[in-house]
Amino acid sequence: MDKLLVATNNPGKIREYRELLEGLPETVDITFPAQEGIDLEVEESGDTFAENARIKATAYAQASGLLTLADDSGLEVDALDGAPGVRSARYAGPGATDADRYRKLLAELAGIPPGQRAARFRCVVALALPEGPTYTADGTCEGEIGFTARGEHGFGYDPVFIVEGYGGKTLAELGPEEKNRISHRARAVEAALPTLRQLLELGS
Ligand code: ITT
Repeated sequence: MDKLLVATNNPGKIREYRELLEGLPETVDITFPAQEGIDLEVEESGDTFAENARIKATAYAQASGLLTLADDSGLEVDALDGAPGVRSARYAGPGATDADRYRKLLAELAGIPPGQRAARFRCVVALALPEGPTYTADGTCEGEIGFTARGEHGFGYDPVFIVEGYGGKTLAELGPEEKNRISHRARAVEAALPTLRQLLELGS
């Protein structure tokens, strides 16, 4: 296998995967659904990030005939019993923007004081071959939800997510390189890398 389909249509994730997978040899052709002319509606019917990541990776691997990487990710807020969780993309309904979603989150947390706003991003990366089986690896990034949106980088809920250990900065205030060193997605990719290299027959 020398071609890897990264099965996401989220432009923020696409940017991050281009960088996160830069360490693979140039012989590996990294491609995305639009580039392959693949337009799939995959119903994310699972209750966990792992289930949904497997569903996406398997659907795209079967549609493309390619080794496929997909992720399911989202934000878990303790004060909301883990919401929005696997529903992070759908939190503010269909057609909502990133800003609609994080504004809804800030509104839900309006009465919650500092110190009780702990949250984490989770990402499960799934790797699938067209004929199966799938493999998953996960990563987390701990922090808390701020009171206002800050920063221009990243995507999604990054402007309201204050990263633990970074002087009160939100993920959107860290540059892409720094986010890609510490993010849930970076950690999941790092954990998946040995298996990915095996599946690409790159040796270890
Ligand atoms: P694909 O399924 O095409 O990959 P998606 O956006 O629907 O794109 P998910 O179902 O995994 O992906 O939803 C994840 C949502 O969680 C995403 O839309 C963001 O709102 C949020 N999210 C995930 N990772 C994030 C990150 O690194 N920074 C900010 N928000 C993130």
